[in-house]
Amino acid sequence: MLLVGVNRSPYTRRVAITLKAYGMPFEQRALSGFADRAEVRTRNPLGRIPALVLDSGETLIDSGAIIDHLDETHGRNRALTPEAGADRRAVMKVAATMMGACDKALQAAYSRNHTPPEKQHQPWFDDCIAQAASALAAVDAMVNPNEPYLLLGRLTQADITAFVAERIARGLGVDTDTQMPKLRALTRKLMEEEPFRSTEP
Ligand SMILES: N[C@@H](CCC(=O)N[C@@H](CS)C(=O)NCC(=O)O)C(=O)O
Repeated sequence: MLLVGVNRSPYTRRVAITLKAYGMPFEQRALSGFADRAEVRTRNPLGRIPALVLDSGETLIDSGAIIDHLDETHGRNRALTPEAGADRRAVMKVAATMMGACDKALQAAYSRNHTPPEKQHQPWFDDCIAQAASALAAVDAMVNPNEPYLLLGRLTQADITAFVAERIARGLGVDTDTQMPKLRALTRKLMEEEPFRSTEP
């Protein structure tokens, strides 16, 4: 399999961590959604990363759809998102919250990086960051420091999505050490695990 995208992208890194957690071998083509637009569009007409090229030649796009396929291949009964019921709903809710936080953090980054200085609107940047921070604070409140993971006593997509969302928010200036200390402690712990450590950009 070929993963297309840079691990600076929280969506790409989420897929890379999942592939490693499942022990699935893959190669990676580190393309950026902006710097490598033309080549990215040959993989995904929308021009976004990640894309995953399967050994059959079929290409999947969007981290959620890619991970759904990886869960199916790995076996739904031992996937990082539980198969059904309350456990599945709980993991999917955190994952949706954290992917939304990534969306808002990136909107803030895009407004800063792709708008001429005289057209930048600080209140919009601040509002995007505040939404991302509010979502992270909600997940921080769920962390039980006596448990190794966020939910179910095992690694799930809740941890992976919280990890990538905390990372991007911190990079944009959110002081997660003081504002989300329990979540920050969890991400430090996760960094000791190979799938997280080895995907650090
Ligand atoms: N919902 C998508 C979001 C993917 C996404 O927005 N990727 C960014 C990189 S972090 C990108 O390629 N942006 C380029 C663009 O939107 O033009 C997913 O989960 O994969």
